[in-house]
Amino acid sequence: MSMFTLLKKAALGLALAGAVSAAAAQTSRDAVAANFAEADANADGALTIDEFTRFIDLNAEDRLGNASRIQRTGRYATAFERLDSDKNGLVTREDIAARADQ
Ligand SMILES: [Ca+2]
Ligand SMILES: [Ca+2]
Repeated sequence: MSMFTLLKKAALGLALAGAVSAAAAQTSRDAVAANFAEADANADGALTIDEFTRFIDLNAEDRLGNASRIQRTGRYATAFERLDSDKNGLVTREDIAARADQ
């Protein structure tokens, strides 16, 4: 195998790695959105603390973000309050999006 072929393979590998991590980020966002929809029992687009607990458990199953740590430490209420940026007692997609942009 020539050096040129090796370099080409290395460059392709790097390009693929970049594409894969971008795809993984998209997949994570899709998974979070799917878990939100599943946890939102009354489908009003907002999570109560009970729905939020389910949301975290689903995210932990999918190893998303720090959900596993929240689940392990049982700090659902703390995470809920942090995410509920407008403090209306509900975590909405907007609350989560605002947090994700920080
Ligand atoms: Ca709801
Ligand atoms: Ca809120």
